[in-house]
Amino acid sequence: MLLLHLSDVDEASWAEKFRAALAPYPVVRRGDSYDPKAVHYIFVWKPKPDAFDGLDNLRAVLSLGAGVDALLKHPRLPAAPVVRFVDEDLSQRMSDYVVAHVTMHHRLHTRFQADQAARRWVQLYPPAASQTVVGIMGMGVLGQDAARRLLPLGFTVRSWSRTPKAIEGVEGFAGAESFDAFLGGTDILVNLLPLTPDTAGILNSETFGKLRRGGLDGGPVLVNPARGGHQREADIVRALGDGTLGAASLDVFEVEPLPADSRLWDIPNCYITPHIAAISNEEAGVAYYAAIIKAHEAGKPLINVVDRSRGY
Ligand code: NDP
Ligand code: OXD
Repeated sequence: MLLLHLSDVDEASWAEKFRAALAPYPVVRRGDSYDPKAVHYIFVWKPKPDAFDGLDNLRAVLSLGAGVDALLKHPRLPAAPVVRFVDEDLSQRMSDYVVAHVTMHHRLHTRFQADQAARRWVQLYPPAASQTVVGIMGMGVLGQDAARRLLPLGFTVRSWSRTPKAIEGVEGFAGAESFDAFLGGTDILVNLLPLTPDTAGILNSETFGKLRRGGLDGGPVLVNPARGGHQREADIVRALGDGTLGAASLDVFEVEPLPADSRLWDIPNCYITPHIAAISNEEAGVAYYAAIIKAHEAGKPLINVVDRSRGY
């Protein structure tokens, strides 16, 4: 049996699609009557504290999200394997966000917006894409997809990951010891790391101060669609004010929804979106997890299982 336990999304709609995809395999929701011991899979998003109570026969916890940082902190998360969402549709949506914001900053949008507001005609030419270095932090599923889509646009792409990566056309940096070298040649910093104890707060004043200067008019740029826990928002406010950063695109925040009194709302070179960079699409999510459940019930191993000791 599959149990759905979803908050902040349309659980009824997901359930209907799961029932259609898995029939005759039973699919239930929290309000339904069912035997908790018959639940072998639970599909979760923002699970409540009692979400896993009584589920003694779980074979897997299935995460609606690609990021599992919050789920792994659930105080009563059972020992069953946690499977995360890895999907082409999600990757495409994230890359859409990354490409849109990288391109916008490369073409000096903030500068020309200010010129327009001041009715000022100054022919400042943006650099060629090849002269702009996009540094991607996190070279996993989403980082690699973003790199794959930025390269044909002509950008110079470098990456930073925990373990070395050999990706054609991308200069790879790995490990804490190469972080400064990675930052030192980066004009647009794109964060696609998972949130773990090692990466929490990594987007801070010290990091911003190490980015390359002189590449983009106005200063280097931060693009963060990963997690709010990566960023120190007071440092971002300061860096945008004193020119350490020329602009920032933020999709995620330390506290979500972003509080109405956050200073970030009022900064013209800070581009805010409300955690919408890449939604887990219902059709894609149901197809993905229905296939996983069927394969696992047929004796095949689970895929995309989270390594709990690494935190991602
Ligand atoms: P992956 O697990 O596939 O990739 C993670 C990458 O980060 C890997 O390359 C990994 O290195 C690297 N990494 C992890 N820890 C470190 C570290 N300490 N130092 C350097 N590199 C490190 O994740 P995804 O690409 O699928 O997703 C990334 C994140 O995007 C998610 O965790 C989630 O938080 C966020 N997200 C946000 C969404 C939104 O709408 N805003 C939507 C979906 C995801 P290595 O390869 O060596 O293991
Ligand atoms: C995710 C998200 O992790 O939407 O999938 O943030």
